[in-house]
Order: sequence, then structure tokens, then C-alpha cells
Amino acid sequence: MRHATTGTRIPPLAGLLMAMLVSGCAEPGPTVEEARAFVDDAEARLLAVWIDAERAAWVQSNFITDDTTAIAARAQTVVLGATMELASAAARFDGVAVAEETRRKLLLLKTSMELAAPADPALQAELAGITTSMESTYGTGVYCPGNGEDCLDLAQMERLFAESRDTDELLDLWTGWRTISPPMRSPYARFAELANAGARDLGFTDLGELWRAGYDMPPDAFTAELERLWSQVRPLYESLHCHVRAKLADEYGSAVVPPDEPIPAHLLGNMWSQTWANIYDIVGPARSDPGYDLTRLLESNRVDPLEMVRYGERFFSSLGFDPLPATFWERSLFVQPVDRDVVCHASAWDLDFESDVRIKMCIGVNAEDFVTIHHELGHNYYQRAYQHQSPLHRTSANDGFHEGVGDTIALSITPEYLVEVGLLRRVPPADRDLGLLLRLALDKVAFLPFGLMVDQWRWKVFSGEIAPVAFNQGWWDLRIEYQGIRAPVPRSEADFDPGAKYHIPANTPYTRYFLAHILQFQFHRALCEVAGVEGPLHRCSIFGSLEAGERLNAMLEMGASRPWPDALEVVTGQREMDATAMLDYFAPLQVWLDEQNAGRSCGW
Ligand code: X8Z
Ligand code: ZN
Repeated sequence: MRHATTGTRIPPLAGLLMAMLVSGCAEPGPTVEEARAFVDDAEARLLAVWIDAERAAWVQSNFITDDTTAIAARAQTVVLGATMELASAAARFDGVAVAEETRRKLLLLKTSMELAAPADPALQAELAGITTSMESTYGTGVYCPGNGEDCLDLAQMERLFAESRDTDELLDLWTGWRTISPPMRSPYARFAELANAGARDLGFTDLGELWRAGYDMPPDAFTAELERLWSQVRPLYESLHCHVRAKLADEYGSAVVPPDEPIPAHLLGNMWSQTWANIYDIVGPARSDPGYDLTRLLESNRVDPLEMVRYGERFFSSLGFDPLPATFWERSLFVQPVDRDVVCHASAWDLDFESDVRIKMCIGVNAEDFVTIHHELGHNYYQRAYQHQSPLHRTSANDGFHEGVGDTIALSITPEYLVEVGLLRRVPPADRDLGLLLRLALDKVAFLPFGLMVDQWRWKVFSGEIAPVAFNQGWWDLRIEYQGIRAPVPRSEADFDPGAKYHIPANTPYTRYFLAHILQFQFHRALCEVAGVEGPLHRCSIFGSLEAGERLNAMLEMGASRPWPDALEVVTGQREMDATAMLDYFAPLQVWLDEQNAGRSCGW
């Protein structure tokens, strides 16, 4: 911390230091060599504690008990302690003219964590205890309707939620799932307090600023960057919202879905209203059959969860990537166990930061999970590609890249691809494209404002703009502002609706998914060009293109060794994130939506 001096009186100690400097006997500052050695040691030490913590977290999420949660918390405490110590010590080299690579690593030391903690070991342990136990609370959450005997877990509730068209049942499920989170409210407030104190010790204003510092630009510039990207895609979202609201009003009546107002959150086919493809049947055009339904195709071809993962692996193999290691198949979790609690929220892991890659998922045989498998495998192939980088560079160019790779591959699950791999008999005619585009937009475009608002909420919580007494109100204000979606029943501060979304208790930053939704279309457009596929983007599959695979791999293997614009340039030739690829992709849909919305009053 730098303090302003008042007056010109030289305090005795400073006077002594000056005298030492003048006489040349001052302790010399640290050298470039020392800085490099410090970074090398730090990386070795961090790698060791990261691996321990990953193993503990893996066991915790695959076998949730009080004991595994405590063990994971202990390992997390060690990571917090080591990171805070090293990040603080790194400041010693602030004035040293180190090489660019060392400078970058000194910064990455601070931003490599999604969490910061005060220096006091007791507070570090408290913070790690809160985060691990919130995740366990979420993972074991159930809702027991009626007589309280037949409890539903999240996976069961999500399935019912996707299919039900009964507003009473939907409302019951919607409010039911949100009974798991009020106990997280006060731990969350304490978590924010402790993490903010840690972030301030590192020189950030709060944890939100630490998160925003991870994008190779000043945190404020990143905020502006998000605003720029959102303004590119907002008109498309508003068109989709307008059409969906009108169709929901046709289905449920305008007393349930009033015009000009935000859409009630329980009618969109997803527990968090973050993707809407499950209500395609309600909002699709007349004679809208997009030609096939991937869920039905998986069922009729008797594809089981393991085989779904094999489809994913074969896709990456077709691009020239090595097959997944035997340990992936032995150690991953693919189906929900019946005899114990697990965190079912899908995730990808790299236990040894080299090749012990795994996924953990409760796979259902349906289109959504088929896409999620590709999403998770994208993480694993990225992790394997950068394993030769030094530890601090073993991550993606920015976190949006990590989330965008598998999704990019999933954009290549086109009708042509499904025919090629034998899941679909023939390619539907081009006049079905509108249905396909609308179905995809219900996932990708509908997601955008949700992808933004989750961290808008957290950033305001961390900065103090949203105080604990207004946690829930602040959440719904942003839901209305960004998404045009409102709570279906009055909510109060006895509720803690943010906690019913996995990434809040798990403390996973969420802006990464917004970025990924923009980036994946940019990657897709560029890789389709590399693969030499002509025609509309929504009909392009890069399946089987070694050229596209090589280009993608060149970016993946860089890890975080360079600022992200360098990595982006490798695949796309562009140095800026840019939503025009997404707009290009959906251009025919935008025309159609404009026709549908003519005469409707849009907005909320
Ligand atoms: O959490 C995920 C992945 C794991 S990184 C399944 N996603 C977000 C979510 O489910 O809310 C993918 C898209 C958004
Ligand atoms: Zn992911």
C-alpha cells in the first residue's frame, strides 16, 4: 500500500535508509534471476497442492459426505494459503525489469484463483469450509413434495420440468427446487466478506475486480467489452423473446403470460430459464418439424450413455486428436449412481494436470446431454493439449475459450453429420432449416442475457452495491432487466434464489459462458473456412477435417502462455471477440422473427 507523505519532515527510519542508499550499502533489490527462480518454485509448489486439491474435490463430488467435504475443505485451505502467500510475495518483484514471460506469470499467480482469502489461516479454513459445504448442500439437494416421502433430486425435477405443460406442476417444481437454497444465504454473505478481504490484500477492490482482471486488459475495459458484445446481440435476443412470449400467451393465455411484461420463469422448459429448447413444440412455426429429433434418434438407435461419449471421442479423433486414455474410461463417472450422493452438474477434470482427464456427469439419453458431452470433452482435449506448458499456463487463453471449445464441436452436429455417423437416415430438405435454427437459438440466443446477469449480480454483491438484505431482490431486478423474465410467484428475502443455480454455491465465475457463446460461433465460422466447407454456417460440419483439427490444436496447445488475442488470432485471424459470426449464423432466423413479430409489441 502506498501512503501519501505530508510535509517534508524525513522520519528517522527513512533518513537512515536514504543515508544507506547514498553510501551504497543498501540491501540490493531482487534480481531478474531471483524473480525467475521465485516463479519456478511457485509453479512447482502450486502444481503439487492443486493436484492434492483436485483429488480431494473429485472424491467429494463423487461421494458427498461430511467427511469427504471436510477433506476437500482441508485441501482447498492449503491451496488458498499457498496462493495468497505466493501472490503477496510476488509484489516484491514489481519494480524488477523481468522478462515478459515472468511478468505474465507473476500476474497469473494472482488471477489463477477464483477465490482469495485473508492471510489468517483460521479465516482461510473458514472460507474453504464455506465453499465446499455450499457445493455439498447443492449436490445433495432434494425436494419432497406432498407428504414428504417421495423426494425428487435435481435430475428428476429437470426431466419433469422439461416435459410438463401443466402450470401448477411447473410452479410446484420451480418453487420446490428453490427450497434447497435459503440455508446458503448467510454462508454466502460471509463467503463474500472473506473473499473480498483476500482480494483487497492482493490489491483489488473486491473479488469481482479480481475476476475481471483475468482478461489481459484493465478490469474496466473488460466491463466495457462485455457491454459492446451484448449490444451486438441484444436485438436478436429481444426478437426471440418477443416471439416466445407471444407463443406462450397463445398456449397458456394472456392472464398467465401478459403482453408487454417479463415472461414468468416457470414456462420456459428449464429450471433456470437459461435455455428454452424444451419448449420448441410451443414456439416452433407451423409445419415446423426440423426433420429429426436427436433425442428420438438416440433412443431409436439404442445409444446408451457410454456410446454417447464414444460419439464425442470419435468426433475429436476425426479431427486428428489422439483417442482418450484408458484411464478416462475407467475413472470417469457417466451415470448417476443409485447408492450415494454425487454432484450431478456436469464437469470435466484433469486430476494430474497432464493426462488423467475425466468427466463427471449423470448422462441422460437425450439431445441436451449429447451436446453437453461434447462440451465436457472440449475441456478434456484442451487440458491435454496444453499439458506441456508450465503449470501457470496450463489453462485456456481466457476462461471463455475453455467453455467454448466443446460447444464449437457441437455446432458441427448437423443433419449431414448425423447421416454420416449413421444416426439419421437422410438429410432433411433445406426448407427445414428454419426449424433447426429456431431450435438452436432457443438454446444459444436465449442463454446470452442469463450468461451475463449471473456475474452482474455477483459483482454487485462483491462491491457491496447489493447488500445481503437485498440478495434476492437484486437477483430478480437483474433477471428482469437482462432477460425479461420474472419470478412466477412473489419472492422475498427469506428466499435465496441465486443459490439454486450450481455456479453460485460452487463459486464458478459465469461470464465465461457468455463469452463462450460468442466465441464458439467465431471459432465455428473460422474452422468451417479452414475445412473448406461451403454453404450456410448452420449446415457446416467440420467432422473429419484434419486441417480444422490442426488449426484448433495450434490454439489449444498454447494454453495461457500468451494473451488471449494471440490465441484467438491463430484460429480466426481476428484479435477481437466479435458477435457478427453469431449474427451471421442466425441471419435467416432474424428475418423470420421480424416477420412474426410484425404488429406485436415487443420489450418488457
Ligand atoms: O456449467 C456448465 C457446464 C460445465 S462447465 C455443463 N454450463 C453452464 C450451465 O450449465 O449453467 C454449460 C453452459 C452453461
Ligand atoms: Zn464447461
